[in-house]
Amino acid sequence: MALRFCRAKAITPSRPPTEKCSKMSAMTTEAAELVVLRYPIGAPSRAESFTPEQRCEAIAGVRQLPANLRSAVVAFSEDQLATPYRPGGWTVRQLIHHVADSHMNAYVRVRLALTEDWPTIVAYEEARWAELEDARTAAVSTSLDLLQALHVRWVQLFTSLDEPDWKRGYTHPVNGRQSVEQALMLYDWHGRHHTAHISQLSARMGW
Ligand code: NI
Repeated sequence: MALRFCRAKAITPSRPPTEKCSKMSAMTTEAAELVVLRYPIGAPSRAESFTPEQRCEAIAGVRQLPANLRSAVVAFSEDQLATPYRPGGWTVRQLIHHVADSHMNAYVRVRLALTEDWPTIVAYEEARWAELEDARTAAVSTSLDLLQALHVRWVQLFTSLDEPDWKRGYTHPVNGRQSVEQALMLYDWHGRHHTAHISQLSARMGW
């Protein structure tokens, strides 16, 4: 069933975290800056369930991610793509390949959840994936093109779901049970999270 909210709802830009961490005041400035570098839009929601409006907003974010990511790096040189997004972090190139790797895994997990009864999915070592030769060297256009096509399929799948579908899910061997709607919210956040890493780097470097 197509959700009519999807067409009416405007895309909301990335939201800054609204809750202040009580531990923040005790942190050194350097540690607090590192948190901002790592989590520029805050942490993902841990809610158990979501409204149709929240889901539609997230679907809009999933739809928009490939274009947002592409425009974030469209003018980047090879040197800029080889720059870590934060000290000790992945390069921009690794980061883009990571988003493609992550979302391919997530797309498969959602399809498994919709076709099996709470399957236990296979976790993957994302840090090791990011160190494989192709993840360190391949042209970013390969993963940007891949994400563009993948997200068309993913959005078409998400917009076809009815209420019981959103409550299906999978079991992650480490993180436990995750419903399809929780996966949607997590991966909308994940796309915006990594896009913010790149725009934050650009702003910091004056690019
Ligand atoms: Ni990630």
